[in-house]
Amino acid sequence: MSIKREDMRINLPKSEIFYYEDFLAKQEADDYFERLKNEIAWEEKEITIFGKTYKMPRLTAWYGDAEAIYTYSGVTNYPKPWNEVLLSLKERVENFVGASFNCVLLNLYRNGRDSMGWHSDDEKELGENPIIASVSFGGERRFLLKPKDKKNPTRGEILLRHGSLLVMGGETQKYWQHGIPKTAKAVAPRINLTFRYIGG
Ligand SMILES: O=C(O)CCC(=O)C(=O)O
Ligand SMILES: [Mn+2]
Repeated sequence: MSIKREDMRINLPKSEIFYYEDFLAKQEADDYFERLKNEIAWEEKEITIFGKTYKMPRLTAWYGDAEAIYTYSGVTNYPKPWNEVLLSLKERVENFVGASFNCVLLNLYRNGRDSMGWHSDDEKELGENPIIASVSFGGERRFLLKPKDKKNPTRGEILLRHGSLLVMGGETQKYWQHGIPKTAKAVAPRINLTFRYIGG
């Protein structure tokens, strides 16, 4: 990463997390939100846990280079080809972070009941110590962090703002889990993009 400003660093051990609250200006972020809402093929996917099928508590989409495929729960996922709005955002993020990405996972949290459970971005396709660049638009939601070591009480919390960029690198995925909890507060819809590199 070329922009490791210590004043932007989240102070958690065994991690490399940077948060740039003002990555995009308000007007730019507003424009991206509208375009992403309308120009992405959002899907309501299902997940099967212990033989029971549930709707995912958010809409998702997966775009990228043709070779950026990954297998999850025995299912091979093929990305949709990049569109104009995603390519423009990818270029902004790559120039800022100083790393390249070949795919992006998108999430649309329709309201406070939509969420993302605890997980790490540690799929084997991402390789060791992946760089994950996460851009947020729309309603502010809490991004929580906790160590994988259940005995460790340390917790992290970042309010991910409209137009912000969060970058996770180093050993973050090895030692930490993250998630977006549900909220009872009235919140505007939120779109999040995590740029990733598969097959490095
Ligand atoms: O919505 C967010 O900020 C988190 C998304 C995330 O963790 C993921 O897509 O893996
Ligand atoms: Mn994640």
